Parts: sequence; structure tokens; C-alpha cells
Amino acid sequence: MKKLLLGNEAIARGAYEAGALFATGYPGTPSTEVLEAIKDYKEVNTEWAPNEKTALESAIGASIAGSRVLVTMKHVGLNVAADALFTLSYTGVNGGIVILTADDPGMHSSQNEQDNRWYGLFAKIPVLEPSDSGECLNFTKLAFEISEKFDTPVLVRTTTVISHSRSVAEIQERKNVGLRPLEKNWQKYTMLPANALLRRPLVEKKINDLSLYAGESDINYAEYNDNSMGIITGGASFQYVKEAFPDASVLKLGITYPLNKKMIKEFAKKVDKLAVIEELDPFLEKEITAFGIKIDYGKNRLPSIGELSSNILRQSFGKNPTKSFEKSDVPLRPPTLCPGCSHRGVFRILKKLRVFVSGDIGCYTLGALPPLGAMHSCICMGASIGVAHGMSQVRKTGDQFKPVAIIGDSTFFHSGVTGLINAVYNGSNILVIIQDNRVTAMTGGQPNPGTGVKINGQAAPRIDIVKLAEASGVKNIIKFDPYDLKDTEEKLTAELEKPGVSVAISTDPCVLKYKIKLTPLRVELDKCTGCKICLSVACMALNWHPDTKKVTIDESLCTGCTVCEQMCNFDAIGVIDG
Ligand SMILES: Cc1ncc(C[n+]2csc(CCOP(=O)(O)OP(=O)(O)O)c2C)c(N)n1
Repeated sequence: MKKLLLGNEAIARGAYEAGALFATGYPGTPSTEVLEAIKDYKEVNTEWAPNEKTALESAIGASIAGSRVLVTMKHVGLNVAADALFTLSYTGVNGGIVILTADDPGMHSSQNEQDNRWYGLFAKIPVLEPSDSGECLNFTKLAFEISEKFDTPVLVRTTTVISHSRSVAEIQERKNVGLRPLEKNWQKYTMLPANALLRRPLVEKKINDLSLYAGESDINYAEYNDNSMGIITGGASFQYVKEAFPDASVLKLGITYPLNKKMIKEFAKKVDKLAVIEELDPFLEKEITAFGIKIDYGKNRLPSIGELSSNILRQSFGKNPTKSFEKSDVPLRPPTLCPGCSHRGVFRILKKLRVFVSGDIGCYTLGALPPLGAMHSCICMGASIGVAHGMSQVRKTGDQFKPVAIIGDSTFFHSGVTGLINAVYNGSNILVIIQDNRVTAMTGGQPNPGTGVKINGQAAPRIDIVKLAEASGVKNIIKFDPYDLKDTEEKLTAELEKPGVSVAISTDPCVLKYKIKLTPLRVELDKCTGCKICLSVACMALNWHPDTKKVTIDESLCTGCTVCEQMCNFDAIGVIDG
């Protein structure tokens, strides 16, 4: 049966049809919908892990125990899981392990742009790249076969457009492969140097065998048309190539690592000019050049930054662009915190206190943007505490310098808690603000270990952040209500004056996830002086009218959080009858 599926839904379906019994991962755009889709297949035990490394480690356990398992993450998530990945390449698998890495060229929702095909080369594992939802489903199923046949984890790499586009996929029945026998093979799974030395040559052999397999696999195929130009491509780039050069000969690679030299040589021989068209890095280009095959067009024509499009390809090859829907046709809407967001008030206060704010990744990163403008660094998930600690170690208390780290609950569980332990252990002087909105909001509201529910909605133990901070050795722990600006300012100021590590936990839940709406506020226009101070909290519910020089409140957006009311010096905002 044919079905229109999102790329991510198709990957979930593929793992289901392949008989996976376990699926795990950590949310991150553009990968998140895979686990959200697979959780609806009751045969697959699905869970959110607190981070990607834990997810991959659980997957390894499930595999050793005999199950096929899917692990999902965004591109930067694989950096977190990389420690386990590089040794998993040595141990291999029992039940097949398929790792989805969803890359984000163009950084639609990411802190960097990285091309995770390199992980294939670096960790010596195969990489499959689907070009539409049908391939997402089929390649995921095939990836399980490859994983078990070659005793290796397999990376399925998508990019945002593949994960988030809908196209047709062929649905089939689930193959109930069940559990393989549990292996207690210590030489295979215990990577002491002596055992790793034995496994090391097997890793090379596996890649050689996979390269031969790539030469025979029908997901690598050549289409010969006009042979004046032959294009080697894969993934999303294949779609752009088909639109921009419908008549060209194409070698479509479903397996983009390892490559098969013979296959590529044969294709190159049959065409006059050889082009390699790929998004981001010259990954295929470098591999093919290393085979001694001359490439006429590659990154000498194409950008290695951002997403490609058929028009970028056309223009790079001197053709006119076609009229198409381009990003510039869409009105620009700067990202901003939701009206009533519990993160807003704290940034207002931090700006007022003129502290250095070491930020982290989550909705609260928007506190860096003007007019809130109260975050001064943000590197990667969990980094806020480590960065603040490092600052405190070189600018001591005598300078009256106490950096503030701000981090969300999901990010704290992900990798912030180790930073906190380090800060206490090494005698830091920092204030850590944990914005506990009881959800992983940034990626669409997934539960986390502090939420009290699992991915399937079942109740789960709620990890207590206060107890965790206490157990980490923090002496000063307070809670504050971020909607009460006075209380927030007083409590944070008091903690900034104490030496050592303080933890301040903001206790209000996400308004969007928990659908919080109190009575909306209004502006009493007679009292509004047009001073605009209320606009400094960057709330979408507030509108400025240049003609009347007054502010009004959009009642459909206002949640009644009162932060703007507390900002107003003229009592012009409040719940007004009538
Ligand atoms: C290593 C890594 N994994 C996943 C992501 C995607 N991501 C960005 S922020 C975030 C978590 C945000 O949750 P939280 O810290 O609770 O803040 P909130 O958005 O709820 O304010 C995630 C999962 C990422 N950027 N990096």
C-alpha cells in the first residue's frame, strides 16, 4: 500500500517493518518526529533518553541482548554520542543498530552546520542517504540488513528537507524478527586494548567488504542520458539535480560511504565531463579524487555553505534560474519567546543587573536577542555552567565578578549536571539559573526526566532538580517565580552577593505546553504615555501604534502573565473591566 509520509515518519515505519523492538534518542530538529512516530507502534518499546550518548549506549545494550534498534538524533547529537560510536564500530552488533543522524544545512534550527557523512569515514561505518520518503523507509529497512550482515552500526543520514518533506512510500507488513540469542562474547564486546587490537583489522575488512557491496547494491545506480555531463550525487542533492539537469547522466549513490571505486570509474569513463553535486562539504569529491578520478565540476562551482536548490545549481552552471518559490518570498519573522513565556522576566532582570550571562541551548537562548539582550555566550548543550565556571576561575571574587549560567531543565539533565558537579568540586563562584519549565520546549514539547511522564504518556518518576543540586554539593539553592519581577530581582541579587556556587530554580511551566491562559490584560489608553518601556520585554501580544503613539495588547495572544504590567510606571496595564 502506498502512503504519503514525512521522511521522518517513513524512517519510523522502516524500523517498525524491519522488526525493531526498541527505539531511543534525544530530540533535536530535524530528527524529532521519528521517535514521536515510532512510539505509536506498540511493538516497539520507545523512549526519550536524557542525551544522545545515553541513547546510543542503551541501543548497544538492546543490540547485545538481541534486538534490532533504532537510535535518532540531530547532527550535533552525534558529537555527544561519538565516544560510544567510535568503539561500537569495533565491537559491531548482535541485533542490527541503525543510527539516524538528521543534519541541518542552512542552520534552520541549529547552532552550527556540520556534514555528518564524515562520521562514516571517521568511525569507519557505512552511511546511507535517502532522497525521499520512499527511500527513507526502504533504506532504513536495508540498513538493518546491512548492520547484521556486516556486523556494524549503520548511519542513515538525512537533511532537513528530506526529514521534513512528504512523499510517497510503499508500506509493507512488519517482519517479526524477534530477538537473536544473547551473546556473552567478551572478546567482541569488551574493548580492552588486547581485544580492541583483535577487532581493529576486522574494522578495515568490514569497510573493504562494504565497498564491494556498494558496487553491487541497487541503491547505487547509474542513469545514462546525455553523456556530455555525468553527475555523481545523493541525498537531497539528487532531487535538485533532477530538476536542474533533467537530461544529464546521473550516478545516484544511496550508500555515500564507503564508495566503490570501480563503479565510479566506469561511470566517469562513459561521460565527457564529470560533476559531483553535493550539499555542504566536498565529501564525495575528496573520496573520488583520492581514487585518482578527475572531477571537472564540484566545489569549484558550488557553495559548501548552506542548502543547495535547483536554482543554485542552474546558476552555478550558467543557466537562468527558473521561477520558483524561494526563501526570499516569505516575510521575515524574527524568532521570539511566546507571549507569557516563563523565561521572559528573568532576562529583563539579568539585563538590569548587568551581569555576564553564559547561555545554553533552548527557548531561553532567545534572551540573547534585543531588546532582551541578556545572554553573552552560547556554545552547545550543557556548556553554560562550564563556561561560567571557567570565567570565575580566572576573574576572582575580588573583582566583584560572578558570572551567571542560565540553562533549561532538559539541557540540565542532558549535560548541565556534570558542569555543576565540576563547578562545586573545583570551588567555583557562579550563579546557575535553571529555567525549569518542565518540558523540552524548543523542540516541540517533549517530556524529559523532570517532566514526570514518558514518551507514550505513561507516568514516570520525576527527577528532583533540588535534590540533584544538593547531592552535587551545592549549598545555596533557591526557587523563584519568574513572573514576579521584584521577587526575582531580590533573590538573584542576594545569590550574586554570596560567594561560591548558587543554584536558582525558576519554577513556572511552559505556557504553550501546559496551555496556561489567565485573564488577558489591556492598556488604559488615557494612562499610556507611549514611553515604550513595556516593549522592552519583547512580547508579541504588545503592539505599538505609531499614529496614536500608544501601546495596545492583543487579547488573543496575551496570557495575563503580568510582566508588562510590572514594567509600566504609569499603571496603564492591567485587567480592565468592560
Ligand atoms: C546535542 C544537541 N542535542 C539536541 C539539540 C536540540 N535542542 C536544542 S535546545 C534543546 C532542549 C531545550 O530544552 P530545555 O533546556 O528544557 O529548554 P526549553 O526549550 O524548554 O526552554 C534541544 C533538545 C541540540 N541543540 N544539541
